[in-house]
Amino acid sequence: MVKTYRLVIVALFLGLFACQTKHVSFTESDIQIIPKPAEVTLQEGGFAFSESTQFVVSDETQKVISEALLAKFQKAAGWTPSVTNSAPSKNYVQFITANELAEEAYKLEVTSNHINISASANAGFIYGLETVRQLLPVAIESPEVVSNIDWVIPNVLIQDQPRFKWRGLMLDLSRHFFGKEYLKKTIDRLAMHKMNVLHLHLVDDQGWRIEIKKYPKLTEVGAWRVDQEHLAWNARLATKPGEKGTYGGFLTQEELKELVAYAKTKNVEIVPEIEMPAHVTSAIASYPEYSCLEKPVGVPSGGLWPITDIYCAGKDSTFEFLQDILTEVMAIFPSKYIHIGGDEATKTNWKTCPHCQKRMKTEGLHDVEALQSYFVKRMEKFINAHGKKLIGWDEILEGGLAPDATVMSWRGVKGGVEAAKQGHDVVMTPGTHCYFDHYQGPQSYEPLAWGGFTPLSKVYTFDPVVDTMTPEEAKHVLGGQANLWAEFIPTEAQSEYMIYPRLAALSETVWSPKELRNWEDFSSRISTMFKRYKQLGINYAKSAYLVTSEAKVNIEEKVVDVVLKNEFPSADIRYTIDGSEVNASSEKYMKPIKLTKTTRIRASLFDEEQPVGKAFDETIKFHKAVGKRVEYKEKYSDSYQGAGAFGMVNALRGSKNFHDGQWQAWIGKDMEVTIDLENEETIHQVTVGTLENQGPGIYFPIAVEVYVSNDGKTFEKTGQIERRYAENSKSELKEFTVSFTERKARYVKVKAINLKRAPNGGGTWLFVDEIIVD
Ligand code: TNX
Repeated sequence: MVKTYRLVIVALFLGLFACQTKHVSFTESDIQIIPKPAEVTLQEGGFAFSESTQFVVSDETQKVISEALLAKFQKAAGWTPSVTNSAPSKNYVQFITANELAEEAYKLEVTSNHINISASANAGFIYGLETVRQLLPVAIESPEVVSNIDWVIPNVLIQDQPRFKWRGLMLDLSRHFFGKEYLKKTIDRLAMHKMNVLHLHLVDDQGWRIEIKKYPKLTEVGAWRVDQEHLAWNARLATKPGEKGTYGGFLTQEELKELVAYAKTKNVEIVPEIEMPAHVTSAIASYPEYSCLEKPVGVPSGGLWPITDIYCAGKDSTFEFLQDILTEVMAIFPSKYIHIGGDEATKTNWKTCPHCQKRMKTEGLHDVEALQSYFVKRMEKFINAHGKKLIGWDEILEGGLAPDATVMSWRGVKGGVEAAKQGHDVVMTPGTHCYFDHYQGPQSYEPLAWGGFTPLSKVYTFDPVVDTMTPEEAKHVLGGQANLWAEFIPTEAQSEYMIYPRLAALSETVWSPKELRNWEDFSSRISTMFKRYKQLGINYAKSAYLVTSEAKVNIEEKVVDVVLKNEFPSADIRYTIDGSEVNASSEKYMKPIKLTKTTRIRASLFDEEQPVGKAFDETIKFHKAVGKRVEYKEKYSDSYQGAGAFGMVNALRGSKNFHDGQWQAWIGKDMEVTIDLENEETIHQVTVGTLENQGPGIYFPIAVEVYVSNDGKTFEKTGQIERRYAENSKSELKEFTVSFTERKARYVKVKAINLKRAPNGGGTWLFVDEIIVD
């Protein structure tokens, strides 16, 4: 899978003089650029960077653009090429203005003598240099000097330009706060992937993150919440109004201006999002007068649903407040677009609020959707009057789209298709492919995430243009964007983990020509990108290297067939079934593994004879109840039926993905089942497999009790274990084992006691995947 830089250095000894020349030969597979350039022609030979290489610039901006690469040479090579204004005869990198090239396009000509980067504007120069960077050995990313590296790149002619003009990443700074330095790093990394929009979600219920001089309480109050980080997001307790918050933060206007200026040097536009009319509890906690009920509220520390405390659409003062805010926002961000959110407003208060009702009457609005549409249209007028364009989530379609609005389609592509039909521009960010808060590997091997499953290979299949669109409609698709909602992203390390490498896959879907899309080819290039990430100190996810399994059980014959898989094509998986560690000489996986007894399967993906990624380690446990009849006192919920009648005794275990089809669940009720072992068996313990994930209300049982019987009528209790409720912010699997002195029995009755009421007042789920009788 990995193609290493093959660099053949041949010393030629000629005639009387021992004259040393570098002869370099590269192959196509040495060009490992992401996103893949539109056209690449490889030529013989290469260009060698050295201390005497000169960067030829014709203005100050080109100099600034060059600085990042020059700094890399300083760090990794220990020397810096110099910068001049006129081209010497050889060994230089020159920027050439070529007006005929498209806005972000560049042409890169590398010869043994020099490098020319042509572009019509700075964006192209930036991308040309990013391509040069990715042609260089990975060592260029090293934070310290690496010796014995030939800083040579292949002679190539590259003509490249983006497929879409909007290539974005959204960061949610509200649910967890991320500061200026992290955002700067992210801007660098966006540029590395030739991405050009950083959408900042600056406002949400759980925190207001931008300084507004006219309304200081927005950050004095709204930027801080009571620290409940030790609890799962959706299990956090409601905050009382006025309760002092200690978790949070915000960006000052100075910091934001600095970021905007920095982003410009990387061709990244920062698009600010100021949510309205919903997702604004932080603002209402600061200024309750702009809501309908005007009642004091606290800044929520975690999940909040439905969102009913929204801005009042009846009072003119609300609009004045928002216009004042946007006036300050527009003075900070030169971006053409202002994002006004618009999603997920529960408009129940609007239905009874006298101000809203009056507004509906005077404006002739028939329902609250029309009132939201009025709200957005009124804001659009203001935004347009300041020479900017409004963009919002696809809910802004409801009740009628504002005349010039651009739609960001997140609930699938439907909203985007509809907007394009109506002649509006759209940015595609469907949850299915673009939500980086989703899992990227099997849940049991991944840190807690929002839900969903969006592995690298799935992101790679994203296409902002939908098949059913006419060419005219397709023209309205500005591009695509990844969204990282931050409910489950408490740290920068976790943010990086969710973004990379999925951003690399996304970058190719929005930059490269569609005809060049090739997963096999990408999966070879991504391993070089992994090496760059590593050098750059990025905490990227290695989930794509995970081995996953699928098991099928034949209940009658009691045989389990296990299939091992990986996302990459023709993956080299090796495994053992004797408990030993996997190594290069372990058996290569070729076909499903048949199991008839308890077996521990260990497996790993191999790359160049080395194991990569986390090892797969799972035990399929055969026990005395496998395939035996189970009687339920109270049937499991229709929503979680697991594998049906034999689900609890099929030898297959559930994962942390509670939708994986192995879990049976009860809400607010205990589990009580009786298993008929068909014959009297000698048994000594019973184990119940359970799951806890307090966010969505899943709690471990507070007790497990075991009873046995020989006639199925009179049962004798053999033991029980208890476990009190404890705070838990993670998702966790646990086995409850009740042991007893060996005895003979035909019937086993198992009770698991549900917690029934959660500390935040909600009902609780009890989840069970298997009852193991030994
Ligand atoms: C929906 S996507 C939201 C966000 C949440 C996200 C979680 C959108 C416009 N609204 O507020 O963070 O789901 O995935």
